[in-house]
Amino acid sequence: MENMTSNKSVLSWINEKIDLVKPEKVVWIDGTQEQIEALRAEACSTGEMIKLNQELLPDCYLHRTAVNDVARVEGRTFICAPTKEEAGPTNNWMDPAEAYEMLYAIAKDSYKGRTMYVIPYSMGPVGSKFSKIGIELTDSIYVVLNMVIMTRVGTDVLKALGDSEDWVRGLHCKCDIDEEKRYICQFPQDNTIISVNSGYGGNVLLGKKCFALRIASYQGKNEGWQAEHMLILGLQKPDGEIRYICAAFPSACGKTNLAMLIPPEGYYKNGYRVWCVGDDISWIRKGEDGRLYAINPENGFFGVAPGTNEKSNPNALASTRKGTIFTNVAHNLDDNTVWWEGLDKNPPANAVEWKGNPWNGQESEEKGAHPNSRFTAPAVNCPCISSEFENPDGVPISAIVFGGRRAKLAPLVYQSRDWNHGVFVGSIMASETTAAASGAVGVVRRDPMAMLPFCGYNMADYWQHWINIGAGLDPEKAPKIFNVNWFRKDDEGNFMWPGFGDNLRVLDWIIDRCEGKVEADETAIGYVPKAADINLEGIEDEVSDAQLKELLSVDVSLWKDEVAGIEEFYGKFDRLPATLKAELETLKANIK
Ligand code: GTP
Ligand code: SPV
Ligand code: MN
Repeated sequence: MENMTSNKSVLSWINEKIDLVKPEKVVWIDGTQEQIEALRAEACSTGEMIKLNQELLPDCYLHRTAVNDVARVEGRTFICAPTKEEAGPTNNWMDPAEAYEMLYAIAKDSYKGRTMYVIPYSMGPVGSKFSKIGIELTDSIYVVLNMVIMTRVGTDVLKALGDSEDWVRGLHCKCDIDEEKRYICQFPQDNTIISVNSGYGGNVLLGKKCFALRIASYQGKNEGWQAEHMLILGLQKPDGEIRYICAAFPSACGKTNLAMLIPPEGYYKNGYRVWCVGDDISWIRKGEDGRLYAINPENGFFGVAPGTNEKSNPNALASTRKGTIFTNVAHNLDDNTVWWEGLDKNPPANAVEWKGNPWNGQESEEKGAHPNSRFTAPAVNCPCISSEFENPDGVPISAIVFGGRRAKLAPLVYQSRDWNHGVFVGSIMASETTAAASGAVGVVRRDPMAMLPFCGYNMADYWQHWINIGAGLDPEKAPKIFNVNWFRKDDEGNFMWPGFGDNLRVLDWIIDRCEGKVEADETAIGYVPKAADINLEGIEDEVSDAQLKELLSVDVSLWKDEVAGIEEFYGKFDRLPATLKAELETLKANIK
């Protein structure tokens, strides 16, 4: 096959990698329908993918990963900066020279008898000033077909790149999917990613977490912008105007759900709408008018399947009805469709579960779908996709929202006093772990800005970068910063807030605060809503006045314990910004 570019830096890098992995042939991905169809057919012929019912789910496919390869592996993810200090205390670090040597030994000859696919892709609309280009080499058709959905792939990407050397190098080798030799390595100084021995999403779709967060966060620090683990939504109010909100929640903590929210009935009737710009990643930079603007660098959704249903997230479900790849869900053999826990109350009786074993959905203790099973769906499928999705200039941000899963402590919502206090609020985020990464689930851990697994450099420098960004903004134009918690539980372990569509009630308060339309109570941790300002119309049966009060309460004795935890966490950082140290002192004084 002919090369799709004459860019010397691209060709020489690819040739080096061909010498290393020794593919039988090389195929450049141009993203044409014809090529995609041929790859789908080939993947089905080898069993790598299963073609689903084309009447009910046109152009949809099912894939099962290896049983030992179902989530991101944070323990095997490395930031290979020149020094350990540059990676910081929250990242695994490996010396770049040692890492290359080890990875090349694993990758050597690993494409023998296989095809190398060359995927040129753009993160962000091709040609936008926000956008960045990457090239991923992979020996997996599954990766190619996912990247075609998740990013902009094809010849126009290489045209936009021209002769530039500014592109991110990505090498993925499936090898033997050996857990012991699985490594996800980022080399921020070299714009390079190497991923070996995995076939799972976040480990191998290199445009996503590896590039758009780990490498891009480092690029952003050097170039004066930000790469964040944030959804972007547009909230349309009855006046027809749309305000944009970016929100950072850790993995499997509700970004996709919030980004596609359908307002409660009363709000909907009054003209409230939510438009989805992005569900996972934001690239943010200052616009000419002095406000912050965000784009979603992705082109699709790699969403959590379990729990997605007609009630919880009809827009996500609708997005998966065509052109979607399902990974590790149950296969309904009766009608050749898919099923997962929480889709409906009728598990298929004649099915295959995510590991590939027969499953009747009734008697088994086993789940049909893995808790981190996913759908890869084109963004254009989403009924509430924003008209600004392709806008190369992004959307202006009114509010930044942090949040996590906290059964106790964190109130439903509170607002920071100013930008720097908001950075502090983001830096002390903590959340219960989920199935999105391998390891224990439900353990509270610090996850600053939901970036703990994704920050490509020293987290203390990342916080300083946040402070610097704020210092460059007119406070009047800077987004206001909030924290939310949809996951507070009562003593019986029940969620105290209905969540999902009803989260709009909180977003509405947030926008009112941004526009100075509503008062708030100042507490030790920031501004908390007056109970009367959270509209409970339609959910009075679910949330009593007493319960709302409890949801909005700030328990000073619990915050004292929290401060001890924050101090311990901050103690890891030699380069902790003085601003954050001062914010912590303020919090301590406030809860005395
Ligand atoms: P990643 O794709 O891993 O980054 O996850 P995400 O942040 O997009 O999370 P997602 O929206 O997929 O939600 C993950 C899980 O949280 C699903 O099981 C949802 O059902 C559940 N969830 C989302 N929003 C809410 C909410 O408001 N309340 C409750 N109780 N659960 C929610
Ligand atoms: C996450 O874990 O935050 C995800 C899924 O969005 S993955 O692409 O696997 O990282
Ligand atoms: Mn995510």
